[in-house]
Amino acid sequence: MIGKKYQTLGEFIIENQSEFQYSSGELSKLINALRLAAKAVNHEVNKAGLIDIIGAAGDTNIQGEDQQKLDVLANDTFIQTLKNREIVCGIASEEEDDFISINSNDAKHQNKYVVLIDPLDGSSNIDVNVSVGTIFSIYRRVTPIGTPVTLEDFLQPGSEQVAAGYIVYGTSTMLVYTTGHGVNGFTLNPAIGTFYLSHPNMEFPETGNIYSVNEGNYIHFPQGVKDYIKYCQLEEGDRPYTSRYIGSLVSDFHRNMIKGGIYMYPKSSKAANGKLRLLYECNPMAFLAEQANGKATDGFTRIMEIKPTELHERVPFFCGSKKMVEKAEEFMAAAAKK
Ligand code: P6P
Repeated sequence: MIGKKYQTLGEFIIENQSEFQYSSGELSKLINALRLAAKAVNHEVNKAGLIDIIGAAGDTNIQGEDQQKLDVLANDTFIQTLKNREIVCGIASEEEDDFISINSNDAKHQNKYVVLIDPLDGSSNIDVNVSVGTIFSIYRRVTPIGTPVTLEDFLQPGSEQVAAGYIVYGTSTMLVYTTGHGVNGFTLNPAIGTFYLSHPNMEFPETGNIYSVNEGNYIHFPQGVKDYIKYCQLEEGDRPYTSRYIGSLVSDFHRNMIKGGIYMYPKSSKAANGKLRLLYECNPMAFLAEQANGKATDGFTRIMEIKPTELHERVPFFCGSKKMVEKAEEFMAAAAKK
């Protein structure tokens, strides 16, 4: 993807339209719709402390987690924005028990893309004013165009993604995405509501000195993970590494991509497959990681090769600078042999 410094997201999409797979303009419209929804959610996230929107909405989602009002608002905003534009044939969301089929009898709206989203990841951080994010993943449907989507359209391996990205609502709001031609980051100027290309061709440093994991779960981790964490803490060579864990995947990923680092959410005796969701957290972040010369596995297998079996399935997740992920895999493999 080519991009001129400070080009707007809209100009970037037009300039690179020809590089989008099956460039019929639909994917551009889809990215533009996500951009609009991101601005609307950003507005709400930024004022969350000011109005009584904080606090559980009283409902719980399929994850059994209290739904923060902003979770509900972000979910509704992204879904409605995509529905209104009639540019997708199906949507799956962390906040929805089942996928949403968007049927159109109108011949000109025989759409071919499905979108999977985590509308507000890290939402438990909202009440304490810590960064949160939206994660999205886009596929071409595999069932015939013009028919209602089926679960099969959503249970595709991550390697089939057409595009993926995140919005991080942090000290500044950024939209970072890939269509398979590298990773580009756009920063929002809230005064005029325009995203500018601020981070062209983002790449993970091959190695780094930051490790991100919830060490409160240490005693529950597999031996290989414990061994790797101790390796990170050992006074030797370029170590000890720095431990940085925000509790918001998008923020930890974003920092590690810029500075170099590894993010881990392993399985444990408390969570047999870890906590993160394959379809709308791990796969999109894995696509971004690989496009940024990083790596993403479940400790043994490339994330994007895993064949999903359920909409909300969880997988262990190791993602970041290639050499750091490979070192963690070495410890996992060695422990597995014992
Ligand atoms: P824990 C947020 O709920 C999330 O899905 C990720 O964004 C974050 O990295 C992780 O879970 C935090 O989980 O168990 O460490 O609080």
